[in-house]
Amino acid sequence: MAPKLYWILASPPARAVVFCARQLEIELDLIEVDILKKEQYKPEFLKLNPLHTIPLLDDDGFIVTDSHSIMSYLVSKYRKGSSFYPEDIKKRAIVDQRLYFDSGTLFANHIRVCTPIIFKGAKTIPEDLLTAQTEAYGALEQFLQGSKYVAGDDMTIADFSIWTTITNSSDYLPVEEIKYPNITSWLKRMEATPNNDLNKAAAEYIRNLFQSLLS
Ligand SMILES: N[C@@H](CCC(=O)N[C@@H](CS)C(=O)NCC(=O)O)C(=O)O
Repeated sequence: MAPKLYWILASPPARAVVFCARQLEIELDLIEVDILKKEQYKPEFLKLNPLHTIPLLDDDGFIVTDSHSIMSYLVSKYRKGSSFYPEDIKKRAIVDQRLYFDSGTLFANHIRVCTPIIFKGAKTIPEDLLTAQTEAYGALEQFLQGSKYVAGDDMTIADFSIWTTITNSSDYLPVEEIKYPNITSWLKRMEATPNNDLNKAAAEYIRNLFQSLLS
């Protein structure tokens, strides 16, 4: 039985897990949770994840939440030895650092921008959040100096996390090529992958949602 993934296309962390599974040909049974309709607060979902977030993986009753943990679990269980989550401890430490960078900084800034707009009717983005996200872009630009991907010259699960977060956040903070040449080149590499169609569809949905909510 394929593991079940509770997800929605618009969510960067949920999309990252789906991209990881598609790239590594791991079959998932996708179940949509419409967070705009607050379906994540249904008692049966809260029982699985008291933090009421997607993505959530149910692998034959074994529950994993948080996209970064889900991807490392999926690769370790179904594609052990894959360079997408390397076993070499130094390479893995760099991948983990980039995953934590997404979780604790890049996506954390992004969700602080989105939550008030999507759920609380805010019409503006506080300047300090834009400054924080600009600083995070600067760090990413530096991580990519001399590297094809965010954790070195191989694509890893960290690329899925950071790609999907940047895709959503570039709506209010575009990646300008002149300021971020390394991020721009890396984005082109990610856009050449088979996941780009789905990522583009998500980007368009998010753009329209943001435009309608901010107008
Ligand atoms: N660190 C988590 C973040 C997950 C997260 O914040 N997901 C958002 C969607 S992008 C969500 O489910 N929000 C609904 C809620 O907080 O009620 C991960 O990587 O999975």
